[in-house]
Amino acid sequence: MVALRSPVTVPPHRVGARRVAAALALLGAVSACACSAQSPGAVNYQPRTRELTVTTVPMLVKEGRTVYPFLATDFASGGVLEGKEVYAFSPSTLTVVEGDTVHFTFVNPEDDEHWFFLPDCTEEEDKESFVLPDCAVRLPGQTRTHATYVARHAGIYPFMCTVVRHVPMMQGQLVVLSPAAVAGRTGRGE
Ligand SMILES: [Cu+2]
Repeated sequence: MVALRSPVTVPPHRVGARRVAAALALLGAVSACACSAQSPGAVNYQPRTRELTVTTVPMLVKEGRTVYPFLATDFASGGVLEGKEVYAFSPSTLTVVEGDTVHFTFVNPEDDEHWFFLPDCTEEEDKESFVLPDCAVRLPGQTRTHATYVARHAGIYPFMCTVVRHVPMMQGQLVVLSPAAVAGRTGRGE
């Protein structure tokens, strides 16, 4: 596991191509095996493709001031939300199994832009197997954005939006279970 980056120090425009390569320290390799170093239970798990839809949801944002009058104070100078707005990824915890291919559909229904950023994507390896254009995905307003990952290593991987106004509230975690942990029971009654 590589060290986490501070989201505040990683503005979206600097999330460049070098990290494309990087990403697959944790996610990557479409190729076969990820299986070689796994526990005995792994042999019973057949990696699969999972379709996940994640929506960016406004929670306590400036547009909400007419509904929640207290927000005027919160957003004002010295208020608890000065310089911030609260958005959420829904769902914010995503669970897959090592070896799975994950097809993300990100739905951003509002007009503000967001990013889906995995800070652990920092290793310069597996360039050839990287299946995303970058480990930070831009989510323009009122669009659907698709991205594909292959979950390469079990672990818990935080993700976040890098828009400074949305840090640190807009975040979540991608949980990649080891095949042994699920013992073949992964949502289809198996
Ligand atoms: Cu955001």
